[in-house]
Amino acid sequence: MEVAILGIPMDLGAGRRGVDMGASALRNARIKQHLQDLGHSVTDLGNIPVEIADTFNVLEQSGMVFLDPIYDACKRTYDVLLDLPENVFPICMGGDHSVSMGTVAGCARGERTGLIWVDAHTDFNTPETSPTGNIHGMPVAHLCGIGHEKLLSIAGAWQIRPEDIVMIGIRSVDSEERRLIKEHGITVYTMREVDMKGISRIAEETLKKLGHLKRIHVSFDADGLDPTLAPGVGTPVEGGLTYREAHLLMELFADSGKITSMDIVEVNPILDEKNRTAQVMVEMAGSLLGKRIL
Ligand code: B3U
Ligand code: MN
Ligand code: MN
Repeated sequence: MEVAILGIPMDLGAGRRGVDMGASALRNARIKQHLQDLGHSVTDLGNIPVEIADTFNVLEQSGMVFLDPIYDACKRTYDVLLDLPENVFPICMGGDHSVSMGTVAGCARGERTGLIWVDAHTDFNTPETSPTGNIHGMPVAHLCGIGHEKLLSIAGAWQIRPEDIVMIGIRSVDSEERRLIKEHGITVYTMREVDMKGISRIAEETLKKLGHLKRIHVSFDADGLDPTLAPGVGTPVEGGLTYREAHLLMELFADSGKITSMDIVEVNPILDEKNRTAQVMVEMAGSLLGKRIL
């Protein structure tokens, strides 16, 4: 397969600094070589230019922190992805999860697209419901067309349909956010469902729900994993996906042949232990792109 990797070194959407170095950490963990060893042809497209937090005086606008520079970076990301040839599988390396307003829309190329959101959080806040003002807690709402008009304009008229979203690994939802998730009928597999059903059944149900779509994007937030496995994240939550659950999930998605693009986000090397979190996320990408034991 033709794979393109793209860095979006952005920490403006997160409450803690350092996640802008996530793309470097993934390159340091040899993401390109790992995917090439699986037989893929890999091109590194470099990084999208992103503003530096310290250069801004005005931080908060309309209940959001760093609205303007986040819009700019997401728009640039969207434009670059939109220009990629049809047959290329993009892997977008954050950066905090606000980058996904650009990545998911760009990878969709204007078409109806399924979205698999692997995360501890549902990231479905709006500027009105957010307890923090951090935009990395808001990307899914904006992809569905709910939120601030500036961020809604990133992808023009394109939106994701709430029924085309499946979330997995969820264990931290704010109270107003919970109401929005229910109101929009988003399919959510919390860790309770992972424990009760098992991850293979969840993978099967997810593919049954989204398999008819031409494109499916996997947006993988490193904090979806258990913090003992992935400590390098800004908002760790106990009780996440194990190494084996996460790999099996990626392997089953790979077997389907339906996944067309991926994000790896929220890897924060400042909070990590010897780049373990980046290494495990590189392995996740490998499993999603067809790595087999035998
Ligand atoms: N729901 C909280 C916390 C949060 C969301 N995503 C992350 N943290 N990584 C918020 O700020 O919206
Ligand atoms: Mn997230
Ligand atoms: Mn998260």
